[in-house]
Amino acid sequence: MSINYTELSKEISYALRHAPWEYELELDAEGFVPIEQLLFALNESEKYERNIDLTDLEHIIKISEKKRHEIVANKIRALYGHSVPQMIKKIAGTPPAILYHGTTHRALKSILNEGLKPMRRQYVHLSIDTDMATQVGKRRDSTPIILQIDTVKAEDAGVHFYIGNERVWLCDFIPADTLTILR
Ligand code: HQG
Repeated sequence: MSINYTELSKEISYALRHAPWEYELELDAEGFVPIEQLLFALNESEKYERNIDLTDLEHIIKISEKKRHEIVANKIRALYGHSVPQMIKKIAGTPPAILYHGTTHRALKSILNEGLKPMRRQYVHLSIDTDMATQVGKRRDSTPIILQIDTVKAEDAGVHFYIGNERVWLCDFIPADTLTILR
């Protein structure tokens, strides 16, 4: 039997985004933990067929269509999605003039009233293209609403943008008057 990499990836996301303390891990300012500590915690439960090693972590990053995790030297982190109380420091940047956000029909009215809020996470998550936004929105709605964000107007209104990965941008908030419904 081989390792269930989807299950492993989800567990790593859970540990690094939401509940590091359940794994006796402490995230540094940028969300990194020592790989050795993560491996120790994952293997302690003995829930996988065999011990997880560095090659497995590298494999998950390689096969995933979303770049969720990153290994730098002897540390690993989640690149976005955090809900831990300690604010994870992200690098600020200037995004493309237009970004997208896929969401549900249910959330639309409230979003158009109050703007995009981080809800349970630390940042609002935005996509660089409509394909990605559709994929994000489909998690919760089979025909997601795709919102288009004027990032220049948002920056003028004081919004700061941060780099998640090559396809995901983060920010604290998106004012309603910088949003339009694409479809
Ligand atoms: C909505 C996944 C009502 C927002 C994805 C979204 C992404 C509002 C939900 C990443 C609102 C929050 C993040 C408002 C925002 N009123 N609803 N004012 N403002 N919302 O999961 O962006 O596969 O926290 O539209 O692919 O869906 O896990 O955010 O529907 O990249 O790697 O509140 O997580 O990546 O949901 O997803 P989320 P998200 P992974």
